[in-house]
Amino acid sequence: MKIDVLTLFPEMFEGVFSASIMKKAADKGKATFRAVNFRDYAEGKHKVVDDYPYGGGAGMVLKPQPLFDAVDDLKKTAENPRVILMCPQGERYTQQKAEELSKEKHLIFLCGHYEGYDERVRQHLVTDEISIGDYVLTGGELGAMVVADSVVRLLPGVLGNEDSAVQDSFSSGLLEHPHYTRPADFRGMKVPDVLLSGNHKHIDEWRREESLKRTLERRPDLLELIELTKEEQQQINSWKIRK
Ligand code: JFH
Repeated sequence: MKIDVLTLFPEMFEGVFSASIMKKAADKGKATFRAVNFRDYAEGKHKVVDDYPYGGGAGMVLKPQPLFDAVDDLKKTAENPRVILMCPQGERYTQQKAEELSKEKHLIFLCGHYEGYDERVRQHLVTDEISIGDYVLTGGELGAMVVADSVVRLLPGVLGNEDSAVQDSFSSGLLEHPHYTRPADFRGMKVPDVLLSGNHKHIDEWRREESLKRTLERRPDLLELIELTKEEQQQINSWKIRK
């Protein structure tokens, strides 16, 4: 997968692209990363990338020309990229979207900073508008890093998972059960007996129940989205009543 980012602050990406899993993905040839300053595509001596909004008002708007020219240039080296605009008004980012994007060959992220985008960028250049959450950042860069990171770890061979079937078990739609490692007693804090029992049927049942409990407690909205057995639904209802 080819990942290109258009930004006024390419140096923000140096650390993320050159450490940990992203670095590993690049070293293994599973992904290439490039952060390009779209100011380099701006016309005129002063390389201006923004201008006043038509109709007046506060703040500046990013001019369409540098972004269109930069994307045109990046498209020369690939076929049919997804052109992703990072913005507060975009569709809320989810694991499902990460899985969708991980099937692409080429992603181009557009990251503004300080200001908004000319509407013609949205309408004629961009294929996807993404928001990473309901809070306001100073620019799109951190969002692009979040999306790139979550997509790269899904690429076959990056985490050692050559086949994509491995992923299904990672996305049960529930929060994870608690994990423990040695020692069985740490400063008097004990590991639950069931995990030391060697009974894998009991362990699986305990983990499923802990996942359900934790999801009910912290993210009840997730329970609406998944299929539960009749027994699990009853169990959840009894927990709700007991509270
Ligand atoms: C970005 C920015 C303020 C206008 C009410 C809410 C927003 C933009 C480029 C993504 C997520 C972003 C994000 C992404 C790209 C840019 C700053 C400040 C407003 C009106 C718009 C510039 C922010 N998920 N959060 N933030 N900004 N207000």
